[in-house]
Parts: sequence; structure tokens; C-alpha cells
Amino acid sequence: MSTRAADLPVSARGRSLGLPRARAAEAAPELVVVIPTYCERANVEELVRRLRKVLTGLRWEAIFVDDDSPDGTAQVIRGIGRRDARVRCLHRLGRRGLAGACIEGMLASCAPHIAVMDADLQHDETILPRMLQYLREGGAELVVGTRYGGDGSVGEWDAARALISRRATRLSRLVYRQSVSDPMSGFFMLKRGLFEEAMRKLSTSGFKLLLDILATIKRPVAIQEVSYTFRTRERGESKLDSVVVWDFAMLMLDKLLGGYVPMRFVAFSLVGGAGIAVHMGVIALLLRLTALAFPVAQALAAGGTMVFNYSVNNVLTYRDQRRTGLAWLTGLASFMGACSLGALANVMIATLAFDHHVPWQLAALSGVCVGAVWNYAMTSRFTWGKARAAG
Ligand SMILES: Nc1nc2c(ncn2[C@@H]2O[C@H](COP(=O)(O)OP(=O)(O)OP(=O)(O)O)[C@@H](O)[C@H]2O)c(=O)[nH]1
Ligand SMILES: [Mg+2]
Repeated sequence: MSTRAADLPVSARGRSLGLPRARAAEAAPELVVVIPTYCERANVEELVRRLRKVLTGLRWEAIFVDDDSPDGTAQVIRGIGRRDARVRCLHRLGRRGLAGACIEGMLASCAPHIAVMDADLQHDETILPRMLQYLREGGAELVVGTRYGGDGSVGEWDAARALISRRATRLSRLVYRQSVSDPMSGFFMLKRGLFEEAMRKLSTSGFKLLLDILATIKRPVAIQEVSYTFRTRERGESKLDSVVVWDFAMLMLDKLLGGYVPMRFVAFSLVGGAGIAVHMGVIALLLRLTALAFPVAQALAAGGTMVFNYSVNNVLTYRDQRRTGLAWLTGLASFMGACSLGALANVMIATLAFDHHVPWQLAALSGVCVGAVWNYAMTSRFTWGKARAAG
């Protein structure tokens, strides 16, 4: 009687098919280094080389979380992973965002200690063993790589960036109680239990994951700081832009409001508020500079305002799901469709209220509120929603 492959133990099955023998199960890593990447092709090989060196003797793994970088970063990481199973690539499609990438990387590992660091070699990897030591034996739950404490420094930053960072660091104290010199650090290590306490309340958009964790955990946390000098980026381009200021403001607002109001709705409403100013400006210009009748000027201003609101929301409110190219145009069409219905709902509700003797200010406001909620609900579903990402 012949033996079927399915009847054999797994390793023997492989051999009967001429496959190499599988390795026995290995102990799980005690440390995961989560590294978000966007267009870091030129840096990942060198970073892994440095990690191998400084983490010698430890059980570690590196999870790179790549947001489908057009420069092929994910392929390079997978190439390294084929030679070294400690290196993995979490490749995300249709999404962007540093904090969300880090959170997914943390969730993809079972290691009890989690480090987060940038891929661009600006973080000093040589302090990783000391950070781990504090978690393992020093009683710390969180270790922060600091540029502002001890011998730490921001390296060669220009005066403007250093000033903005210092101001933001000071301002951020409004939302957390712990004692930390560098709450905006992108280089830190924490125990999995601490991450799990915070993870469901963290914002997936934005840059400042550590600040979010500090503001989310209300109890005192055992924190240790290790100073380092922030290096200058040698290869690849910075993704830091002025939008980071908006992200910071939104995170602060979210924490100050206690996390009860969806931040996307707040951002959407703020953009809508700016849209009113744009509408008034356009209509004033048209009436002053052209001979257009008021209804035509009003219609043109309304159209222009919708394009303004869509464009700004696409860059700020929905940065992580930003539409580009042809998708930008189809998104505009769906946004205008949804907002036109919203305007109709606005007028109908306001008229109904007015007819029932509600003072005109209140009637108008109720129309605006209903229209805003409608616009937000419809466009979050149909213009930027998950259905589009999947489709
Ligand atoms: N997955 C993912 N990673 C990102 C994204 N944006 C930035 N990163 C990565 O996050 C890390 C920090 O981004 P940087 O652009 O270097 O920001 P920075 O270090 O604060 O600024 P610089 O000093 O100017 O480099 C790098 O490893 C980037 O590749 C993103 O949208 N998704
Ligand atoms: Mg950097």
C-alpha cells in the first residue's frame, strides 16, 4: 500500500515532495521594532544591518509598515525578509498615515516589548538595548528616546523648526500629566500591556503617536528617558510638511474634548466654516467686478465653495484616504452631488422651522446643522469611504 503525503508528519511530507526540511518552531521574539516607511528604499538595508549589529544576542523582529511606497520600498523589505525571517513587511494599500501604520505594526506582532523608530536612520539605534533593559529590569513601562533631556539634541535642525518643535512640546503639556521631556518623540519603546490599554482610543491619523498614548492613559505611567542626538537625514525625502501642524492641532483638540466628538467631523465643520468665508468673498468679488445677476453670482460662488471644501477636506480631513488623479474628479462629482442634497435638506428644515414660528436665527442654524451632518455622513461614506478603497 502506498503512503499518501497527507498521512505523513509535516517534515516527512516535505521530504517526500523533495522540499527542504522545515525548521523546528522557534521561541517568539521578545522585542519588535516597528518601522513605518514611505519611500525609504535607500535606507532600509542599512537600518536592518544596524539593527542586527546592536540587537545581537536578543530575540527580536522588525516589522516595516509600508503604505505602498511608489519607490518600491516594500519589495526591498520583502527581499531582506527572504534572507532573514526576523524582517517582515506589512504592506498597506489605499491608506496613508504614520500613527495608523505604527499601530498596525504593533498589532501584527506578539512580542511583549514594542519599539517604534523611523526608517531614515535619524534615530540612534544604539540606545535600543538600554531602552529594552529599562523595560525588562528597570520597572519602566515606557522608555522615550529624548532629544530634549540629558545629553540629547535635535542635531542640525534650523532655528525655525527647532522653535516650532519647542513651542509644540510646551503646548502639548495641556493634554497629558506625565513627566516627559520629549512627548513628540517618534522613538520610544513600551510594554505591550501599556499599548493595549490605550490602543482602542488612539487616533490613526497624524504623526504624534507617543503624545496620543501619553494623553490617553490617565493613570501615572512609569517612564524612563534615554537621550540621543537626532541625526540628519542622508537619503530619501522628508515627509514632514505644514499639514503636520494641522494634525497636531486636531490631536490636541481631540484630547481636550475628551475624545467624544469624532475629529473628522470637527475638521469637516472647520473646513465648512472657512468655506462660508470663501463663498462671501467670491460673491462680493463677482458682484463688484462683473455685471452678473445675483442668482448667477450666488450659484457660481456656491460651486466654487464646494470645490474649495472638497479640495481642502481631501488634503486635511481625509489625508489618509486622499484622492488623486482621475479619482480626484470622480470624488468631486460625488461630493457636489451629496452637498447639493445637503443644501436642499438645509433649506427644507430651516423653512419648516421658520413656518412653525421658530425665530429666523434659530431656524437658519438648525438648517445649517442638519446640512452639515448630512454632508459629512454622505461624503464620508461615498466620497472617501472604505467602500471606495475596497472597490
Ligand atoms: N507607513 C507610513 N510611513 C510614513 C508615512 N509618512 C512618513 N512615514 C515614515 O515615518 C518616518 C518619519 O517620517 P519623516 O518624513 O522622516 O519625518 P521626520 O523624521 O519627522 O522629519 P525629517 O527630520 O524631515 O525627516 C519615516 O520612516 C517615514 O518613511 C506614512 O504616511 N505612512
Ligand atoms: Mg525623518
